[in-house]
Parts: sequence; C-alpha cells; structure tokens
Amino acid sequence: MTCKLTYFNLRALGEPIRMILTYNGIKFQDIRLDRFGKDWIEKKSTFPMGQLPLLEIDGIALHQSKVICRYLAKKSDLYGKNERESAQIDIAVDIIYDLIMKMRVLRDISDPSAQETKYEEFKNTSIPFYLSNLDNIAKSYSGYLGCSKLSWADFYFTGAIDYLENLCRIKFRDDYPNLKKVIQNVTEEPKLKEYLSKRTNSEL
Ligand SMILES: N[C@@H](CCC(=O)N[C@@H](CS)C(=O)NCC(=O)O)C(=O)O
Repeated sequence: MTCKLTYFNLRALGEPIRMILTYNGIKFQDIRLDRFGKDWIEKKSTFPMGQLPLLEIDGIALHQSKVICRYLAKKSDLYGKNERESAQIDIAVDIIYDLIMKMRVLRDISDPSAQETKYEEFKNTSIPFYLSNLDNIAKSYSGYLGCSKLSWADFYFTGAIDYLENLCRIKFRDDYPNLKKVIQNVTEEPKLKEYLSKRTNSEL
C-alpha cells in the first residue's frame, strides 16, 4: 500500500495526520510544499478546494484534515470503543477546529488597528472560553480529550498546538494543566518517540 501526504512545510493541520500515520505504523511519503512558493501557486487549482492537506491512501484521495484523521483513527484504536465515545471524540475535535477557524478570521482583517481590536476582544472572550472548556473536558477524562484513553482528538490537539498558540498569540499550554497532560500523554506515547525526536522545529 502506498500512502502519500501532501501538505506544507508546517505542522498546523498536517501534523495530526503525520502523527496518527506514525502511531498506526503506516509508512508515508511526506510531501512538504512551500506555502508561498511558486510550486504551490502553480499547483493550487489542481487540489480539491485548492487547499491542503491531501492524503492519498487505499486508492483514494482524501482532503479535509478532520476527515483524514478520522479515517485513520478508525484503522486503529483511536476512535473510542463505541458510538458514544466516538461522538465525544468528535465533539472535542470540533471545539478545537472551531477555535482555529475563529482565530483565522483575524487574517482577513486587513486594517491593522481593526485587527488588533478584534484580537483584544478574542483574547478576553473566545480564547479563554474555548480553552477552559477544552481543559474541563480533558479534566473529566483525566488528561484525554474524548474518552479515558488516547484518541484522535488528543492527536488533533497536540499536532496543532504550535499552530493554535500562534493563532492565539499566546503560549498557553502551561496555563491549562489538563491540556498540558493531553500533550504529555501523546508525546510520551512510545510509538511516536522516534518520530518526535527527529521532527524539525516549526512555529506553526
Ligand atoms: N477545512 C480544511 C482547511 C484546509 C486549509 O485551510 N488549508 C490551508 C493550510 S492550513 C491551505 O491549504 N492554505 C493554502 C491556500 O489556501 O492557498 C481542512 O481542515 O483540511
């Protein structure tokens, strides 16, 4: 089986996929394009929705980061033991994704002062609201986000943590002890040890 992930030279929405592929023991081609390079600009229109990530696996091409992660999670033990747990996992991921999308709105505000005003509003309302809700979920599952063991929600959060902190403009991981534990539970997973030790640094 050949497997190819195409994304940018970033963690962001691609890293949860890389981590789950690694956890699942699936060897993959890790194609990393330059987000602002000529290569991407020329190829953009050939990709579904003109966006990445794209995962080619099992003879199909999957896009949408959550769909890809969920597809991979079903191949292993990362999607809960029953429908109820799967739904809780989906809830946690959607909250994470909603926060990402909320913060991305800032990029569309071209006036710097209007952007700053909006950011200040988010900093005082949405950011603590989303993060404290996620932290409470992680508390209720003793350091996991969807059930009382590792699930793809933990991978989605941990893979995207640098991106989230960049969007929120705050290194918040030490302020939310239960979310910190989620990151710890993922990064201490033995199947990821080698991958994480070789990973290049990325601010996003
Ligand atoms: N809903 C999509 C969003 C994908 C997305 O926003 N991709 C961005 C990078 S994180 C992208 O391809 N940007 C390049 C562009 O739009 O030209 C997903 O979850 O995969």
